[in-house]
Order: sequence, then C-alpha cells, then structure tokens
Amino acid sequence: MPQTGSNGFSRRGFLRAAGAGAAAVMMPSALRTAVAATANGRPLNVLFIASDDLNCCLGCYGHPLVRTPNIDRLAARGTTFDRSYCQFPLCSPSRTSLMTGLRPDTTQVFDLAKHFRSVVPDVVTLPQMFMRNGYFSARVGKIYHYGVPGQIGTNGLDDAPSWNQRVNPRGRDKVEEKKLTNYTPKRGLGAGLAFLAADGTDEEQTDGIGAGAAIKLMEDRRDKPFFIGCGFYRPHCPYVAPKKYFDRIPLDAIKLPDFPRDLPKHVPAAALASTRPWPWFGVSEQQLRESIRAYYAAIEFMDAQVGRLLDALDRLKLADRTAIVFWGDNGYHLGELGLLMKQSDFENSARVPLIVSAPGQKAPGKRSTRTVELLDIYPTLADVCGLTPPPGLAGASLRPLLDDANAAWDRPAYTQVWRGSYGGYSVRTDRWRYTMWGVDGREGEELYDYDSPKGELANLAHDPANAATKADLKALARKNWAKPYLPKRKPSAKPAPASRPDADE
Ligand SMILES: [Ca+2]
Repeated sequence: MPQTGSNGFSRRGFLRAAGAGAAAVMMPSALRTAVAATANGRPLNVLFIASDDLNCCLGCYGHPLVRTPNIDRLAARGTTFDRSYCQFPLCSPSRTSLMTGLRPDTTQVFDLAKHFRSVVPDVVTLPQMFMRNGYFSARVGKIYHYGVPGQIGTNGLDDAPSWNQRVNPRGRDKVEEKKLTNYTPKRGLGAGLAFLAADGTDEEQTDGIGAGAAIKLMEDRRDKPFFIGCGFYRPHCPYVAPKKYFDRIPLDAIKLPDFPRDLPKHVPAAALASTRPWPWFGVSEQQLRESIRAYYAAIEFMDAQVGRLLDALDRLKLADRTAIVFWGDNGYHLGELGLLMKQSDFENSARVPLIVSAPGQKAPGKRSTRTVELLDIYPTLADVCGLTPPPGLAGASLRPLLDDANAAWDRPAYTQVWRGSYGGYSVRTDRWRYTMWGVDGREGEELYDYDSPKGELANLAHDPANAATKADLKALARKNWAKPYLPKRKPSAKPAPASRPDADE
C-alpha cells in the first residue's frame, strides 16, 4: 500500500474542492496570476522529461530496492509530489489530457487510436503555447502516444503542430526483440511480461540514443528559449536494459504482494477487469518475480539517462534558467490486488511520479502530499515561465506548492478508465478514494480509506458508517463529470478493458 497521511477531507473541504474545480474550468486566463518569472531578465527554458509506464518505485519516493540517484538529485532541487495522479491510466488518453490541459471526457480520447484534433481541432497544446511565445519546441521520443514497442522509430500518434523539430530514436532493443524472454506469449510485446538483459551499452538502446539527441538539441539551441520534451520508453514493457542493471538487483530481494484470493467477491467486476486472467495474467510467482526485477532494471537504466540530461544542463550552464518537469504517464501494478500494469482505478495505477523544479522556487527539495493532477503541469509551466495560458484549462498552477509544499490546497484528483461501454470515475482526496462504475455507480462502487491499515483491501462503499463520506465524494464525482461520455452501445455483462491485450500500449 502506498503511504498516506492523516489529513482527511471534511465535508466543507469537499464543497470547497468542488467549487474550486468548477472555477478552474471557467476562469478567464486574464484572471490567472502569471508571474513573470525569468532568470536575469531572460525567459526560462523548459526541459520536459517523460517516462513511460513508470510508477513510484523510485528512491526519492522511498522504494527500498530501486536506486535512482539521478531522479533523486532532481527531487533535491525541486518539489516531489507524493500524491500526483494521472487522469486516465493508459498512454494516449493520459498524455492527451496532460498536453491539452483538458480532461479525457473533453478530449474524448479513451483509447490508443483516436487523435484529439478530431474532437478539439483548434486546441492550443502545451508546447504550442511556448511556440506562440517565441520558444523553440522540440520532441525526442515518446511525448504523445507511440505504440511501444511497435512504433518506436516512427512519429507514432504525434501532433505535428506542437513541434518545430521531432526526433524518433530507435535502438538495438528494437532489433533484438527475438531475444526476449516472454512469459505471456498470447499478449503483445507492448502488453505482456517480456524482458531482456541486453548486451552492449546504454547508448545503443533507444532511450540512450534519445538522451543523446536531447542533449544535442540543448547544445544547439542554448542561446534562445527552448521547450524540449524528452520522452523515455522505459520502463514500459518489454523490459529491456543493459545486463548490468539486472545484475545489481537480487531476485530473492523481490517480495510479492499478498492479496485475498476472494477479492472479486468484494469489488465490482470492472475493478479487476484490466488483468485477465486474474490474478497476474496466470504467470507463476517465479515468473512474476523475474518480470518485476526486469521492470526495476529498466527504471534504473532510464534513471541513468535522466542523469545525462541533468549533467548536460549543468555543463551548458543552463540549470539556473531551466524549469524541469519529470513525469510518468500512468501508474503500474506489480502484482498487488492480483493486478498487473495499468488501466485500473486503484491507487497504484492512478498514482504517478511528478517532480517539478523551477529556478527561484522558494522551497526546493521538499515533498508535497497535496492531491495534484498531471493536468496541473500545463498551467504550472505557464505560471513559472510568465506566460498566459489559453482559457479553459482544467488544471491549476502548482506554483504555490513549489514555494511552500504545505500551502493551502483543496483540489482532489480525478482519474477515469474505460470498460468498453461504460467508464469508471474515481475521485482521490488525501484520505479517501471513491470510484463509481457506470452512470451513478450502476455498475458498482468502491470506497477506500487510506488511513485504515486495510486500505484497498476493504471496500467500504456499502458500509453504513461511511455513508456520509461516500455521499460527499459521489457528489463531487457527479459535479466534475456532469456530462460523462456515453456510447450508444448498451453496457455488456462482461466489462472490457480499453484496448486489446495484443495492442502495443
Ligand atoms: Ca504509458
């Protein structure tokens, strides 16, 4: 279970939060506080680092085994958000939401095929805002959706208007797919437990090539303001990393989570539908242990590439005039609750790492336990860089929390998933999570208290003692999703995941 604090939301807190959410959508951009934060009168650069399918198994998030010294040193000069949540735990819906600043119900991107321009053609994306303010905007690797590993080396489901320049790295991990150990051969390589302890160097891997390309861009563009996105593919499956990263993680140190085998009796069918067969796609404990080690190795490899970017910023003397955001697009189950990977509304699928470092922030090196959303990145970067964001963004600037990690904050975090003919809408406060499946919870409800030792092992949705709490959270969910997306099809008896098991997620 993830660590949680003790501050519960009061009823008044819920109401304030509901009001804040509505205000953020309607507030004209002119009313937002745009602090002209520049370094010595020069615009700030932005280094925007993404990691695909990265959960919070990081040193700076307290993981006992995974060593991430480079992400940790970024955390030491920024703010680490301990309760940061994606809006949809699947690549394209999550990234689309972050990059447009809109919720998935607005973009209507719930799968890996639809492009947001078909729904909101004129939306100004985050990098577009910077381009309109004279920045050079470039992408290396996966910022918008790419099928991994299938589309590595292509533009994937990119948004061309967002960039002045695009780089699509492709390394020996693509060439050597036949060498993979695959414990779920019926699933695609992008959705299964497959891994490789690779020969060769970091620089031969796709992410090593990508880091080199991003460094070259920073070198070439250092004299003018830039927004450079560097999207790493790892630790997304297949879990490929040079062999040395596997060798430093002892297999017997990996403990598998325990969970009740009768869990399906206590939660709606939709809650566990992201892992079929349940539990663990049917793999053995030993196979899962090996797969988790590979996932950890891929994280440590990716961390080393982040280190190369940070070293370059220092070497180029850009560190004091570059804002850095490091984010993961969705969480990742590693066996807890019998689940693997993403697309659930549980904590470990919804929760993502988020670190923001801004030159001049008043409290670097702190952790914030406020419930924040990936949606908040767009208004935060506008605020930090002194730009006026477009109207209608759904998030809020995190700037107050960069200056004081405990600053007043009463916004909850929302995450939603899709089950083929209905959605699962989840609301997270600092103590509770409520999830409503289908309109008004017709397909089931869940309520979890993270201050309780049982956490997600006890569904309190039908416990009369928590009826008032549930009612408050349900009202919040209804208010935020006043017009939930509804397809014309009737709900099916068996909930479906958002994408096929053979798809490159
Ligand atoms: Ca992802």
